[in-house]
Amino acid sequence: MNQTASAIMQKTEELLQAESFKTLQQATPKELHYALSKAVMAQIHSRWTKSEENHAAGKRAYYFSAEFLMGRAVFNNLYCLGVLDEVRKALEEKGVDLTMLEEIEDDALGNGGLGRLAACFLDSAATQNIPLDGYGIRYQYGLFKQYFENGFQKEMPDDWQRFGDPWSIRREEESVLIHFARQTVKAVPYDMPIIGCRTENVGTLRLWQSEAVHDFDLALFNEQKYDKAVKERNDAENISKVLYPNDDTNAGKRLRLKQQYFFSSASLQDILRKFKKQYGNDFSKLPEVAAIQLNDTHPTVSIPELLRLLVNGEGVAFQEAFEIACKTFAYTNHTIMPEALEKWNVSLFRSVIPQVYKMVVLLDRHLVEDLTQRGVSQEELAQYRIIDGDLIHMARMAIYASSATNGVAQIHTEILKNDALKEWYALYPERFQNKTNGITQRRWLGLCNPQLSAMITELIGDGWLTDLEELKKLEAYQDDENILKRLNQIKLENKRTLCDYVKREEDFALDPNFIFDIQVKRLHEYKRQLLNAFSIMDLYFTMKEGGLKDFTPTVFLFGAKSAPGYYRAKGIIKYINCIAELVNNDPDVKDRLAVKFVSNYRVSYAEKLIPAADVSEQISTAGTEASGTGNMKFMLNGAVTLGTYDGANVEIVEQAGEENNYIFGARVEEIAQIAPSYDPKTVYEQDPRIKRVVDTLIDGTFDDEGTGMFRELYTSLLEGASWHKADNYYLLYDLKDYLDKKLQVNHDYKDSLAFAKKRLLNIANAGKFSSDRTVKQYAREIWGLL
Ligand code: NBG
Repeated sequence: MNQTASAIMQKTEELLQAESFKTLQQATPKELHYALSKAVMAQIHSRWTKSEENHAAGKRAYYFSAEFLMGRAVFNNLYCLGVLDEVRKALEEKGVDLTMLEEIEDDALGNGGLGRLAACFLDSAATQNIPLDGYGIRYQYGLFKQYFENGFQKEMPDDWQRFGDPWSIRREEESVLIHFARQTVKAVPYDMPIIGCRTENVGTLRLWQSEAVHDFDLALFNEQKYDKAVKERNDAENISKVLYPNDDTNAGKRLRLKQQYFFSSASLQDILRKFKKQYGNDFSKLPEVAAIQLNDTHPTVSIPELLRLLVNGEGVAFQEAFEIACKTFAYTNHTIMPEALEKWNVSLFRSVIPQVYKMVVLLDRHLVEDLTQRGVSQEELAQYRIIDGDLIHMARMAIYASSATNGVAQIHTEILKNDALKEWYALYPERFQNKTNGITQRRWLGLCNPQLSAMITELIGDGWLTDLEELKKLEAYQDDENILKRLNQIKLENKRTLCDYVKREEDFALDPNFIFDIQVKRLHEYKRQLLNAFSIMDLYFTMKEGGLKDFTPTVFLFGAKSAPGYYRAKGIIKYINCIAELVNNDPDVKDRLAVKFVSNYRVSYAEKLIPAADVSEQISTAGTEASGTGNMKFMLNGAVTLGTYDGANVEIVEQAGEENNYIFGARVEEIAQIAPSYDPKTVYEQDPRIKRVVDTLIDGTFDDEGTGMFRELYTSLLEGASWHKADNYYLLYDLKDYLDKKLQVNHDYKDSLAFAKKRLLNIANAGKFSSDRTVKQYAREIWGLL
């Protein structure tokens, strides 16, 4: 056993002894988790301190994000320290099975891709020795837990600290005060280590918890006014109580604004405190030593807050403060869904943070003068105004007062430049950049797919762990029958592992000999889970008519949470669960077709699903998915993509070859062209297959239990609604092509070696999609670090 592993083992036993009076064998998962995690913390303590000193020594970057979807920490941290296998073995020798820690909750302080991207970036920066640290909110409750009742989604609170939080260090002494119009709270930082792989570097994720300045009012309590006595405390704690379960939508809520201001102000105060200690009061130096990346518009209130702190707090002139802000901040846009572009009502904003509103007014005035000088006419000005009527436009603020605006995949950035933000691109072309997303290969290959990792390492060495481009060397094996067979064998074993997991979690039996066709992501109309559902119904009907005799048995797996108030998304979940019920119980088809919607899809579930996938469903309407990152995880684990020409799918097939993937459907230009005259009703009436599947929403095939959800879905497709045109995501337009491609994959799968070659070529060409590459690009091209 190496030294680190044995030190960790020894410390774990000591801690168990001291804290729980137990031996390893007696420990519960919670106790073992606590002791083992604390043992790792003790192990990394000195390098963490040293890393903070290193980060402070030169220019550094900060990632401001309302979400960090970290997942479960313990396995990943052992893995990155390079001791996972050794610790597992050492425990095994003592009769303890490390997998019992799979009971430990995920850190689910994020909704989906945006939060998971933040987590991957921290991991990559730590590994690549880039001085990047995260700032966010320590929500008491993360993303809700999902379960199904009669096929309907239900939500439960996610008490992620149920088993404690050994990975955080509370830093009471670095607390700061946050002032709202009628409330002052204390922001208390909790630091989590981000352990780099094959480096001594350890990054920091600092999450702020909101607490009362005064614990409770003893006098009121003594007067038996109990509610009043604890009111201040409850009001304060509510700010970091719960993560908003919205994905791609703007929660126009007072509390949401408070959350945003809370962590933005706390983080900036923290940064300025460190700055002053080190460099004194010459704030013009700030951009030389700090870069702040705004993850979407959620932390954009940081811009006027920095102005306020500098102007009111430090006596810096507004113009100078503005220039400092421009050089310090950069903004990433993660979606063009209009409902996600945050706008705050002026009166709301003013009533919550009046002192910051003053800075917004000055900023808006500055913009007007600036643009007028640049020759922008009065009429044109309106589209740029930060304060536009009674709305404050956060994206406009973020673009105006920053050095860079970036999209998250090539096609997305092009859409920003030519469409969504074209007026801004016209003004500041030099500010627009692309940074195609990435994923960390530590968690999404090394940790989640040990067998594939081992084979890769055997073939090309283990350099891929910190340099994913190394995978290219696998191309040499594309015609090696032995390797291709092993690849298929590993896939089969991963499917077996998933089957066991699904059996345990859901009491549902899957057959590992089926094709595993998987769509996992948030539930949203634009992601078109409903299109997938329709295609399954078409397969079902064709089989019932006696067709598809040589169809390779396939299970269609879904995993997705819907925002609790998103009625249509919830209807789609119910619909898919109805399909599962029908198909799985029909003796005519069930040996060829199965459908399962797994419940409570989350990071740790993804770690089981992705290594087992044969087909990765990435079927958003072209032009709607900014990038996607699940698509990259599937590719890296040897699935082929069945997808549209959208987001990072475009770059995936550019890398791995269209011939090794299955691309279908209208492209952005085609959609733009047909949009004005598109009539889904004609498609529906002219194609009996399409009509047949769409009609299952209303013809009594399924029962939505009187909710009217299915009819509403039907109407949205054929009639539209007050806020959108009929079938605004072009499901019926793309359905035919999708069906054809789906059958093509099914057919191609039969030639198992040819299919394995596609797997291999996808893996070999996944190098570009490491978040190591992405973060290095940010560091070089935006933060001025490398
Ligand atoms: C999401 C996009 C994804 C993208 C991730 C990370 C939001 C607002 N956007 O396509 O929908 O991969 O961000 O960039 O959650």
